[in-house]
Amino acid sequence: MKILKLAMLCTIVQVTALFSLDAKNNIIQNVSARKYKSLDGVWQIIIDPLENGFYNHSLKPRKNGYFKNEKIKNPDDLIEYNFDHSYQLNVPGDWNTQMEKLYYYEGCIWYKKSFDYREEINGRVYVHFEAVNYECKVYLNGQHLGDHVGGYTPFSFEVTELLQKTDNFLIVKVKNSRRREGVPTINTDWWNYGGITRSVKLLELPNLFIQDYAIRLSKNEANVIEGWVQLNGDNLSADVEVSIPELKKKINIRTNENGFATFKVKSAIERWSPENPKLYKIKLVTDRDVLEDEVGFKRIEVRGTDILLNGKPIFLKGISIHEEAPFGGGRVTTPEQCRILLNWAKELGCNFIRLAHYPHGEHMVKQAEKMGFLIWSEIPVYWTVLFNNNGTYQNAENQLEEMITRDKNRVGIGLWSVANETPVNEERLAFLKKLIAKARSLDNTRLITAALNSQKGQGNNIIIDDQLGKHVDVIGINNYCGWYSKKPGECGALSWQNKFDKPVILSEVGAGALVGLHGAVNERWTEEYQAEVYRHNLRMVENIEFVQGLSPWILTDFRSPRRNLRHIQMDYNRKGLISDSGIKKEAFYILQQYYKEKVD
Ligand code: GCB
Repeated sequence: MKILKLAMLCTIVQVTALFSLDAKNNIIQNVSARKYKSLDGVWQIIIDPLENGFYNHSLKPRKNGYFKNEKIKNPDDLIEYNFDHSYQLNVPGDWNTQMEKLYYYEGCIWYKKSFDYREEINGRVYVHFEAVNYECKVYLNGQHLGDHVGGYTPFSFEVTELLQKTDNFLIVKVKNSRRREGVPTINTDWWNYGGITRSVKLLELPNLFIQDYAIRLSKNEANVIEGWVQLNGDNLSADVEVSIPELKKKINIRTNENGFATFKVKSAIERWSPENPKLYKIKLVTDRDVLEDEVGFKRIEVRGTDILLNGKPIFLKGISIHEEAPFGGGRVTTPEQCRILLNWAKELGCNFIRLAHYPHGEHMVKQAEKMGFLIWSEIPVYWTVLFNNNGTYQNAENQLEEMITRDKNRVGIGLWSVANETPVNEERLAFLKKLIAKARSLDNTRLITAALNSQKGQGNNIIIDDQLGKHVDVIGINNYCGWYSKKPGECGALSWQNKFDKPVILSEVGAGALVGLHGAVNERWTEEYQAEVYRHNLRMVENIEFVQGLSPWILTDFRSPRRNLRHIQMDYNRKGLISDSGIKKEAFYILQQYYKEKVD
C-alpha cells in the first residue's frame, strides 16, 4: 500500500503559508468524477459483540481472525464462522434500521464483500469509503490495509498490488461502541447509526494521478481565481492544464518534483450566491489524467456585526438538518433523499442550512450549493468531549481536516463549525482555540463558528460573554426560550447584549410537537405550542440587531435514544417542523411566513 510520500507532505506544509489549504491526509478529491467500480450493494455480515473474530480468549489479537475469511478444507476442520452462511446488509446503509435485532446495537460487525476484478490494471486502484461509523479496520484478501476513526468523513487505501482477477474479499471490521474519549463522546442527541453508512468504490486511477486540488476566488486580489494541484505517483514533475471553458481560460502549469503547483488567473467572474448559484465547469488535465468538477466563486466575510456575501450584508434564513432519511429515518443514503430534505428547506424559504452535528455526505453538500444554500458544516465536537485528552484533540483535528479537505472546493460552504454546546472552562477554550487555528490554516476563505449555549441570563437580560466569542468569526447561539427555559410568551421581551462586535446566528431555537396532536397554545407537544414558541422567538429575533441569521432546530423529526416519552416521542426528537413521516407541522408555516417577509 502506497501512501503520500513524506516529501510531498513537506512541500504542502511549506505552501500552506501561501495558500492556506493543505492536503496532509491522503484524501482523494472528487471521487465521483473518477472512473470507479462500485462496491455498493449486498454485503455478508457477522455480528460479533465480543470481537471474537479479532481477539482470542486471552484478549490477544488473533493471527487468523475473521479477516482471513477461512473455509474448512476437511470435514473435521473447526472454523467457527462463515461469512457465506451469515446475515446480509445493504451498503450504503446503517445496520440499525435494516435489521430489527440491530435496532439498538452498538458494537462490532464484520462486513464482507466478494468481487472479481478482471479489468486490466493500467494504473493504480484504491478502495475508497465515503464514511464508516465509527471506527474500522479494513482488509483485502486477508491483508490489513489500514484503520480509520471518525464516522462521517472519507478515507481510502491503495490496493493495486493485492487485487486478484477473481475471488477478492474485502473485509471491514466496523465498531460503533461509544467511547468517552471519542468524537463525539458517549452522550449525544442523535442515533448512533452504525455500519458502512456511505458508498464504497474501487477507484481506477492512472499511475500519476491528480490527488487533490483547490480552486477559489482570491481573498486578497479582486477578480483573481487561484488554486493548486497535487499529483500522486512517481516522477511527480508534470504538465497540468487547468481550464475554465466558460471563462475561456486555460492555465498551464508544471508541478515541482513533489507533484505540487499553484496557479492564478485574472478574470471577470460571476459570483455564486443563493439567488444566483452560478457554477463553472473546470477541467484538470495531465497527459495521463483528466478530471472535471463544477465550482463557484464567492467571498464571505464579516464587518462588525454584519455577514457580507460578495460585499453585501446578508441575513441567513436557515434551518438545521440532521442526516436522517425522510419518511422513516435511518441514515440518508441516496441523492433523492437529499433532494427531498433540501426541497423542504427551499419551500420554507431558506437561503442557508446548518448541517448538524457532523459532516454530511457529499451528495448533500453538492446538491445544496447547486440549489443556492449557504452551508454551515460541523464536526462532532459535541457537549462534553474529553477536552483534556490529547488523543481526543487529535481525533477532532483529523475529522476537521478531513471535512475541510473534502469540501474546500464546495462554494456553498460558508462556515466551518468546530463545536456545539461545549461547557465553559479553560481546557475547552484551549482545545477549541487550537481547532480554530487549524481550521484557519486549512482554509482562510470561510468563516469559523461554534454553537454556544453559554449565554448568561438574569431576568429578561441575556448576555453573550463566552471567551470563545473572541476567537470565532461568527457566534452561534443555541437558545430554547419557551422550551427548556421560560414560557413562550416571555421570549419576545428578552433583551440581548453581545460583548463581542461580531455577528450572531441563532443556531438553535425550537420546541417539540407530535404531528397531529392539537390543543391549547400552553399544552406541550401540541402543534399549537410549538407554533407559539416560534411566534415569540421570532419576535425576540427582531429585537436583536446583531443577529444575522437563524437555523432553528430542526427541519425534520430525528431518531434519538434520549427521547423516551413513549406515547409522544417513540425514540424521536420531535422538534422537527416536519414529522418523520413527512407531514408539515403548524410551526413550519410560521417560519415560512417570517422568511417570506424578512429582507435578506
Ligand atoms: C441542543 C443540541 C441538539 C439537541 C437539541 C434538543 O441544544 O444542540 O443536538 O437535539 O438541543 O432537542 O434538545
